[in-house]
Amino acid sequence: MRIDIITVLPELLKSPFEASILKRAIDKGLVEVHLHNLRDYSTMNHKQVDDYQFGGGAGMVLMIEPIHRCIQKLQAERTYDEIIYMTPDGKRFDQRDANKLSLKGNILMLCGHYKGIDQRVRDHFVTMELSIGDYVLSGGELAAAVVSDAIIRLLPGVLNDETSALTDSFQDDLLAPPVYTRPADYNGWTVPEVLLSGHFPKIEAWREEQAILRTKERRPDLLDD
Ligand code: 6GU
Repeated sequence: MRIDIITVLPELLKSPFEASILKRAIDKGLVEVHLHNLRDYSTMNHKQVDDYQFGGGAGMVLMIEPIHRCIQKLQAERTYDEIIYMTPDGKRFDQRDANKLSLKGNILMLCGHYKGIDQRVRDHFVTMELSIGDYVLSGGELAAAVVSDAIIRLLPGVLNDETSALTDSFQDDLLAPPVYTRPADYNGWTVPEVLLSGHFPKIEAWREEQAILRTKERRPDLLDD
């Protein structure tokens, strides 16, 4: 898989891909992540990429021209399965979206800034619009990092048995059950006996029960369907 990200703040997006699981996935050649600085595609003085909005009103808008030039350059090199605009008014990203996107070959993400981007970019280039939740971020960069992480960890070979995605919260519409590690008794705070029993069917039944209890208590909306 290959992920291209167009942004006015590439520095903000670097570090998530330079540590831990995402770095390992890139080093292993399981995914390529390429950041593109929108300013490099400006043809204007001072590499300007934004302008005042027609009709007046506060806030700058990213212009169509540099975005179009960047998209055209990238599309000349490969075809994209999705061109995703990261925006708080997009579809709320969930695990199902992550699962679907992890099956794609090439994804292009576009990070909004200021008041957003010229609507014509959305009308003519964008194939999907995603938000990561009902709050407003300064730009789409952190959201693009979140979506990339959720996708990349699902790629075959990225996780091992210890970090398997199969037992994640949401993968079966349930939250994950509680987990414990040594010591079995810390200051008199003990670990549930069943986990020390070595009886795997019982342990699995306990985990399932705990997952359902936790979901009922914290996220009853997940049990609705
Ligand atoms: Cl994708 N962008 C911005 N700017 N804010 C957000 C978001 C995206 N998702 C939630 N809030």
